[in-house]
Amino acid sequence: MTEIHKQYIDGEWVDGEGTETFTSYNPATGDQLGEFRRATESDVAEAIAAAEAAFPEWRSLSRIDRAEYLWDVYHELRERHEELGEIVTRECGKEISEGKADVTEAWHMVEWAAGDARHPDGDVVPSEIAAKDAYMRRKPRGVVGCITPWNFPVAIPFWHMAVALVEGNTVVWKPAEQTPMCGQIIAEMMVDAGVPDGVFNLVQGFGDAGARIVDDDRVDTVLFTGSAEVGHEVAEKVASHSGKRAACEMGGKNAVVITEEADLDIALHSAVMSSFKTTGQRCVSSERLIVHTDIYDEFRERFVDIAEDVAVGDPLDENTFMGPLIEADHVEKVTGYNELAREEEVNVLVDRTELDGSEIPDGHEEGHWAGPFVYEADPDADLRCTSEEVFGPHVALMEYEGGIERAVEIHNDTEYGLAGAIVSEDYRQINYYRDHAEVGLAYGNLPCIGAEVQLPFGGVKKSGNGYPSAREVIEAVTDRTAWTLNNAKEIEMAQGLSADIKTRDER
Ligand code: UN1
Repeated sequence: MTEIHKQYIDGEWVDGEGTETFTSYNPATGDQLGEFRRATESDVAEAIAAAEAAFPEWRSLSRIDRAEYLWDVYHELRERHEELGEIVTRECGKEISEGKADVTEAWHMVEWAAGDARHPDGDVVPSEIAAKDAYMRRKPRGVVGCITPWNFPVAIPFWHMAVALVEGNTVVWKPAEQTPMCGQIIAEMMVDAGVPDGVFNLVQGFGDAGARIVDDDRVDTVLFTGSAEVGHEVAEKVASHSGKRAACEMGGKNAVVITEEADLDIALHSAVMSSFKTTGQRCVSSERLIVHTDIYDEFRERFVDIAEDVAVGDPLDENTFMGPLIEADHVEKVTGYNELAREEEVNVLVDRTELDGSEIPDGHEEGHWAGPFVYEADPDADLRCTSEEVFGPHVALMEYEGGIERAVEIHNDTEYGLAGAIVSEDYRQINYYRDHAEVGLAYGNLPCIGAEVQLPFGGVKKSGNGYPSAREVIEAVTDRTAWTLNNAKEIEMAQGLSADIKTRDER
């Protein structure tokens, strides 16, 4: 009989009250990877209760002691790099170098959070009064609910959880329903590391389980990375609970600007990586390439050649550039947007929506395939295909005339503001872009993917209200307290406020 994986609540592997199960599939082959019990709302409530009960003891440990547990996880991530990288690739379909990079990014985040435990965790602040000591100190908020996406199934959970735990919070985590096996393995690592009962809890489920995390008053902070649609709902719901906080990192309609004197090799490399890496399924992927008219024709020709040739196929094969899409519904969504682009009368240059049968390797017929779709669009036209996030290898070339101001105007003509890049040899144009691009992550002469954990990560406009990476997560999972101590025998007040208590007699 196949094993049915469980929830991890209060230090125990439990079935939970639900009887329903769900399956994890390899998106490249359709093979089943595992069977999971689907958490119900009351399982989630139980996990929250466990996290709440474990909080007082966990927060009473020193930051350094809490980090010790995470160092064990760090070593396990490193030791099992190859094996875990393959599991990531099997479960979410990213090509193998990306599967491994996901694990690397995870240990980078753990390293950052656990290493930070020995660094200052507040500020010493001056006071107007010589005898007063003034500080900013942090307190953990309590229970942190983490809702993470499938496309970085190991890295993003650690973006959320590593800092939350080191800062003294307890965690209830719901991984994406597409990547529960990665969730299971991370939970096993927490168990191996001896994380105390109730401090870390795993619930495997769908949107209803996530909604319970968002709705429950005992959850103090929600960290969410995923679609804008769900993220805005999360932010709205959380705002209606007083004192609750949400940090949401969502999608984008990101762009790469390529100016007239750009190095064309760098421009092409940046454009291909930005648009097609992870089969376009990164929140930072680019779906718009804004190219100066002087080099437009040459860029278009060379970009089209690469898009026609780029290797789509078995993600475990090191010579593959693009793996499958995550699931059948997503193929339908991406295909729908490709069709929509045609209906919106753009000029289609490459259409590999349906791969040529010979491209699909044996044993991969059940995979969720869709290759590059490239088209030309007028930057002034009001089109849905160039405005809405597709989350796939669907990319528009947009030709511009004039200076960098015009390119940035097109770049910023979106409701989103997550990531973007400029390719240029002119530092004035680069600096203009740096200062005016409405994004949280901007790159020069690079792709617009590839953030590192020690940098802020997150967007502006519709792309998010939080920065779920390293230092910025600290803000989401702690409260700052102003702590002031008087060392004198009398009370003296700031701002010249009188501290004399005046009595009726003295008047
Ligand atoms: C995401 O796409 O959801 O910057 C996160 C990058 C990665 C993180 C992407 N380090 O591409």
